[in-house]
Amino acid sequence: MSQIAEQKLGSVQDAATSPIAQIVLDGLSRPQKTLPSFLFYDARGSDLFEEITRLPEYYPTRTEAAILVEAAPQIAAHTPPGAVLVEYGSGSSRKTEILLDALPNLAAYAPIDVSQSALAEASARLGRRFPTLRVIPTLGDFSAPLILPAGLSRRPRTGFFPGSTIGNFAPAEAAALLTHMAQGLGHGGKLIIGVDLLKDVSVLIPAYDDASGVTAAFNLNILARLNRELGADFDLQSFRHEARFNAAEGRIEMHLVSRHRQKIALLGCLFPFEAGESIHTENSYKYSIAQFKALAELAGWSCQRVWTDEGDLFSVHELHRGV
Ligand code: AVJ
Repeated sequence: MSQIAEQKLGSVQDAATSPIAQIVLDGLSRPQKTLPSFLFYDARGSDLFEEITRLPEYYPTRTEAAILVEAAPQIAAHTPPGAVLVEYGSGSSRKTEILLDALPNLAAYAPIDVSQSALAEASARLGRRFPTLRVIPTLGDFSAPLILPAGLSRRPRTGFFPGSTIGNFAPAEAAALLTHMAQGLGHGGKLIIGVDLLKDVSVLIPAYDDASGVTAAFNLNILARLNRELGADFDLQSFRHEARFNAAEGRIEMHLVSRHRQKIALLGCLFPFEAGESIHTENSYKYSIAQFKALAELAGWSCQRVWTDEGDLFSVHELHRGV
């Protein structure tokens, strides 16, 4: 058998046992078809997301970075020497460098991410840039329990959760995640978290539907991933990207809208689509500062400080456990 044929057979057999198979089947079986947004971040998706962060319309990344530059000295003043900086969903760890520049006395930096490639690249880059920094990468979901090497387990912990990734979770799930982080960061734990702010749709929609189509490619890449990993037969041309503002829920939604009536075969099942029917692929919740404070307090955090930009586009909060 040729190598390509063998690989193909192998991948079809792998498809049914793939860890994402059940999640995808469940999501596509609902009345409103859904796919969880963590599926975006395969190697290609992580690259596309990096491209998004450089788009003129996508304000969060550069706005948050500018806020962090301003806030870093104050954050450093509240971080005890010998602390461990734990980053949840670290991706390329670009913004981390801003904090690491201001925090020379860390015992270690512990990035957690689902993308092996992003984690490896970021660890290598930070290792070069901060040669004395101990980097302890963890491959996985940031909702997994935090396990540090024995020598570090008693160090004070500061969590870093930038990018408004918290916005991907519905408020109840976000509160549960913040509670989980409070537990993982332990007594005296702190959390530096970036939260995107509610604003006019004229700014929000282009940020999620850019003129050059990068966000569309990012959204559609999820279908390419299902084709490759689960042997699905999505025709990427027959779906279009859509960004919607759901005012009642205070969130941007991304959808993949079927351009016509069709059936998609996946893992031995057929999923029918009406023309105009969508797969809901992402929620990005936007908060007012007061709303986010209330949520954090519900999860056992107290808000010590908050920084914003001049345009009130984005916020960075410093949360302390308890108090
Ligand atoms: C990284 C999840 C915060 O919601 O703004 C960017 C992802 N989706 N463009 C966001 C995203 C579409 C991003 N988060």
